[in-house]
Amino acid sequence: MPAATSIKRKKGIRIERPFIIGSEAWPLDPSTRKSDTPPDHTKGWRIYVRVPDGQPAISTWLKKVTFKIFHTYENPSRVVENAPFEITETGWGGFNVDVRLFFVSEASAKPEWRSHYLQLEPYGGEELQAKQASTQMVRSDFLDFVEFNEPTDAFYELLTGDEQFDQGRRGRGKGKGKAKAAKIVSNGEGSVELPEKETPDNPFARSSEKQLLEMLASAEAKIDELLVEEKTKNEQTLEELGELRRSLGQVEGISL
Ligand code: SLL
Repeated sequence: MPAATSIKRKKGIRIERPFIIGSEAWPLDPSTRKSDTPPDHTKGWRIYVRVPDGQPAISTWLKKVTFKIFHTYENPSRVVENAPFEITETGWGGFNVDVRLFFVSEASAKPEWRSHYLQLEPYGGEELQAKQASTQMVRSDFLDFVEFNEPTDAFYELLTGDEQFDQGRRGRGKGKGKAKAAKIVSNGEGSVELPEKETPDNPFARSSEKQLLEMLASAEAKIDELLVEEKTKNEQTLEELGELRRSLGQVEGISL
């Protein structure tokens, strides 16, 4: 029998990925209304999970999304297996949508839940409502993060490799071209995953990281210096105050 293979993980590394959960709603145009749209439906809407523009392909880490919509809809648990991770529907009222994120198998990570309120009616301040009226679009979206703690070796390769910038490789994604890599948080001195030298495409390199670390170290040294100066001044002031108190005591014959 083959030995059980344990999944190797990158110790002390956490990789964060930003994403957006949002919805858009618009009034249904009577002239383009489909014949099978229920008569009480007044709005078209869409709910989506995507990455902010310029980020690597979402499919690098996200495999599948289920949107659990209001129970009266037909087939209320909608499964989307490829980017763009979104569904489009019609309706008359807003409700909470349960959004379940399933990660790629390399992640060996449990799915995560999020909740998003499907906002159909205009909301917000005067300026926002004016924009919603002029564009005939009510958008409500939020930035969120997933954190992959101690990713598996295979997943780490995906999250730091070049393939994530190739939008076609693992399904379609929004955004284009190369982008800054995901935020990598390491508990070590530097980031082993950065290339040696920066290039026009990638300003993040070990050489620039070293410069930054040096800048931080010298800033810390300066702060220490200022603190010592401040402490000395403080001690002097206290000493002067003590002297004043003593001389006042001598004059008035009391001790303070
Ligand atoms: C609630 N806000 O949470 C209400 C429910 C349901 C909206 C709103 C049509 C659904 C369908 C639709 O827009 N429902 O045709 O099945 O109680």
